[in-house]
Amino acid sequence: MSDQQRKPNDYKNPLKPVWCPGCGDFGVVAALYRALSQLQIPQEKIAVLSGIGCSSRLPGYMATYGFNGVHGRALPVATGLKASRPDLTVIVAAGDGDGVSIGAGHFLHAARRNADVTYVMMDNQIYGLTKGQVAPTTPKGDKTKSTLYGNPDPPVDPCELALAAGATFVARTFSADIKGEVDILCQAILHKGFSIVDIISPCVTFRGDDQYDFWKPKLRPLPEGYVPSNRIEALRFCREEGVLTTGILFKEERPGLVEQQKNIRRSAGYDPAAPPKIEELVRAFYP
Ligand SMILES: Cc1ncc(C[n+]2csc(CCOP(=O)(O)OP(=O)(O)O)c2C)c(N)n1
Ligand code: SF4
Ligand SMILES: [Mg+2]
Repeated sequence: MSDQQRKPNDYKNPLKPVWCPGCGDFGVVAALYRALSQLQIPQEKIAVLSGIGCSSRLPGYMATYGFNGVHGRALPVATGLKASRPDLTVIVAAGDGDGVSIGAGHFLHAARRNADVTYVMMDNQIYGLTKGQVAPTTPKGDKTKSTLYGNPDPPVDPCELALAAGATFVARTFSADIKGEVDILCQAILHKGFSIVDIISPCVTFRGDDQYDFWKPKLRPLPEGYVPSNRIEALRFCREEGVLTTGILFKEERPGLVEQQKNIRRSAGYDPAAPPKIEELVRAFYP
């Protein structure tokens, strides 16, 4: 396929999504098709990986390589894939439960190690697939299927967590704002290192069918002229009461995992043109 021919629909799998009508995840996958088409990345050079959740169905709707793993564990697989195939664009589709609850450890360490993957978090502040239990992102006081008297715990902000862990690209957007999403996804994919895009993606079934009206007044773009180069300043925008700031909160250049590994190989005298034979390596350990 020649370069100019990749249209958004060329990234689309014929499988029909099983998401509920009105689910925010439709907006996320549509924005991803457009972003990949805008970047003209060949389908065979892309891998989309996920764990478990409504959001984690996303790789099934892509005409790219895909992998649907276990709950919260997509990042280690993605990191390994990127390390062995640095030529691939590696994207992880995750839920807020998947990434901030059971997979939180992987999230922190992928951010800290600056693994060269794009982490697309479809954040509906609930466990959607398992029918509406409280998530670590659910606001304090909210009634869910598992917090009938109101959630007693304060929520975690995925952007704040990523910033604290050392992520080098941190952004937030809204699933219904396709234009904003495409722009941020393109920049996140092009970023060398770990990029997270926290996409507020309404669950209309378990968070209420007024989700879009609920979110719109709360989402506030970063101020005009904001320069996303100060981690502390970015953290301040995560701490605003009653507001969710959208846009690229933070961005910095730091050697990614793939580059670091190259440096280590170089220091160890590894020559990719003449890799050591496996027998020699075994003999080095078991003479
Ligand atoms: C090890 C393990 N624990 C629990 C589950 C049950 N489970 C499946 S999806 C899910 C949460 C999904 O929430 P989230 O990641 O936010 O995705 P969403 O469905 O909201 O998109 C849970 C608890 C599981 N599949 N595997
Ligand atoms: S349950 Fe919620 S998150 Fe899952 S498909 Fe339906 S609307 Fe989307
Ligand atoms: Mg969720």
